[in-house]
Formats: sequence, C-alpha cells, structure tokens
Amino acid sequence: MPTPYTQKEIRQLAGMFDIYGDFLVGTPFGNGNVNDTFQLTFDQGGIRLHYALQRINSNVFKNPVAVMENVSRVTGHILGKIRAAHAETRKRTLRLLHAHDGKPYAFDPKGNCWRAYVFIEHARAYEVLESPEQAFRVAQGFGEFQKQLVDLEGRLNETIPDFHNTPKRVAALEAAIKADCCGRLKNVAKETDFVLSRKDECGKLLQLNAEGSIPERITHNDTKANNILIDDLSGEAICVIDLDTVMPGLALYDFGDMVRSGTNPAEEDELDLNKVGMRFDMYEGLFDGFMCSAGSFLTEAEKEMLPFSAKLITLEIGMRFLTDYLMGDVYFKTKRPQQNLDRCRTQFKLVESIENQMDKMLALL
Ligand code: GN1
Ligand code: MG
Repeated sequence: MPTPYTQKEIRQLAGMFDIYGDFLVGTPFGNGNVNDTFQLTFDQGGIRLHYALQRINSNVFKNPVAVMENVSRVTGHILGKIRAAHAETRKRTLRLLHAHDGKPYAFDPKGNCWRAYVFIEHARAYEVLESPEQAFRVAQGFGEFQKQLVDLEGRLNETIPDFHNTPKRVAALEAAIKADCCGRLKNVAKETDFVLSRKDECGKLLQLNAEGSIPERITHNDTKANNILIDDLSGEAICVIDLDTVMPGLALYDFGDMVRSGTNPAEEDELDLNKVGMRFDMYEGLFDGFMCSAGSFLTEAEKEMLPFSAKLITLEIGMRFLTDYLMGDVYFKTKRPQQNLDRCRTQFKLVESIENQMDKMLALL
C-alpha cells in the first residue's frame, strides 16, 4: 500500500527544499511500483506552480545518496547537451531542487530520503501505449537518452547490484520456492514450471557480455513505457523519468523492457489473460524508433539480440513478481492480495506471445 501522509506532513517534507511561496496542497501522483510520489501545489505571488516530491524507497535502494549522486550527474549532463541543441530545455530533462543545505535531496526525521523536481506540465506518462506512432516516439526517446549519456565520464554507482542479472533472479526464485515462507507455493506450480523450463536461456545476454561481444553502456534499466513523458501538444516523447536505476548495464535490457511494457494492450496486472499479448505493429513502432536514435551506436551483435531481449526481460520481470508473491509481497507495492501473482501471469502470457512471434521479429532485422 502507498504510505499515507497527512497534509501537515507533506507540507513539512516540502519545507525541506528551497521552494518559494505558500504550500497549498500535496496529492499522491503516478503509478510507480516502488517510490512514493506527490504532486505539490505552491502559490508564488498569485500564480500556482507544481513540483514533484518523491520518497526514495530505501528497502529497494539501500544507498539513496548513491542514487541521488547518479541522478544529479545524469540530469546535469543531459541539461548541458540540450541547452546547446534546443531553445527550450525545461521540459526535456528532470530538474532537481536544492534542499536548504544545497544538496539535491534531504532526509526526514525518520531517516527517509526525499527529493523534489520541477513538475513537467502538459505532458503525461501512458500506462498503455495507444499507437505504433507513439511506440516509435517512446523508443526513439529512450534511445536518445542512451545516446546523450554515451560520453558521460566516469562510472555511475550501481544503485541495485545485479539488477538485470537474470540467472541471479532465477536463483532468488529457487530460494523462494525452497523456503515457501508464506505457504503460497501450492498456488503456482504452473508458473514455477514455466520459468524452470526456460532456465537455460536466462544467462545468454550476460554471457555475450562476458565474452566481449556486447558492451556495457550507461542504461536506464527501467524503460517501462510509463517512465517517459509524452508532450500533450506535440505527442513527442520529451522526458525520461524514474532515473534511480540509471547505471552500467546492457542496452538490450532497455529495449526489451520497452517491448514488454509498450506492446501489450492490457495493464500489467490484467486479470483477463485473453487481453494480454504482444501487438506486432507496436513492436515494429518500437523497433523503428529505437533504430532511429540508438541505431547509430548499437553493434551488429546487439541488434541481433533485440528480439530475444524482449522475451528475456519479460520472463525476468515475471519471475520477480512471482518471487515477491512467494515471499509475501515485500518488494513491489500491492493494492490487493494476489496482485503480484496476477502481474506474473500477464508477464508469462506475454512471453508466450513473444515466443510465438519470434520469427517475424527476427525477419524485421
Ligand atoms: C518497478 O518503479 P517502477 O514502477 O517504474 C521496478 C522495475 C519493474 C517495474 C515493473 C527499482 O518500476 O524494475 O520492471 O516496477 N523498479 C525497481 O512494473 O525495481
Ligand atoms: Mg516509474
């Protein structure tokens, strides 16, 4: 469940940051599965302005300061790039506000780490993408983001070690199966078989990386379609958000997660599995869009693995939902019992749909 906060508490939390004017209200915002986000409304000399206030989930991000160091570096780097290229920079990257000590984050008395951003107006995140054109723009936007970071100097902090180490995710699932700490294993025989019968493929991308055929890059690692804002007026994918997992990774996991989240016409926790599947026209949109921006720097070996990456990450995220279900819903926020199991089932249905269309996906290459 999202953490409940009173208006008085939100006002105090907002008060940790340098924001002019009077606090009016703070309301829960967005659909993230991990952090808590509020939209703040301030009155500044008679004009209402919005900010985003966010609590970093320290159960997930053990070192929030390392997260904020990355976010600051990444947004600063991107700002430098777009200042040169565009007249208007405000909506094209997240902008952090300063706390009173000048740092881009602040800790509340309970030890939670908070940050605040300029709120990007007249743009929104889509849970389900609406058209192949929109898919094109989303993938183009995420590809552009990777491109902007190609020349960021120095290595970023690994905010969650082994985040996309699929074999380790399998091992975590196996441990959860063995422990069966909540007595839920009896409900998921089909789902555990589904993963275990595909176990051999799970290390494929990491192996290619270890052999030196696909490179480590700076990647976003959580390129869910709803982690990029689409401008209401132009329809352009203008701003990548949710930067907590930007760190060294494989470009393929980023493409894969766009396919997982952007080609399925149903919600991530849809109960009617007949609605779940990969729309091929949406895949084409994503593929073309990604090629348009990332095509210039991706290697041939990476391009060849694009279709497989979609299957792999969908399987990986499905097994993370399954693991969390078995562990008693301790990682992802849930609003109802079994929500993690429902999420797992949609992911596995999607894996099957991707498998069935693999030939077509390969032919696009
Ligand atoms: C989480 O925070 P959000 O909702 O953008 C998760 C992703 C999962 C996603 C599944 C840090 O992302 O890895 O793919 O849920 N983020 C983290 O919806 O674990
Ligand atoms: Mg998000």
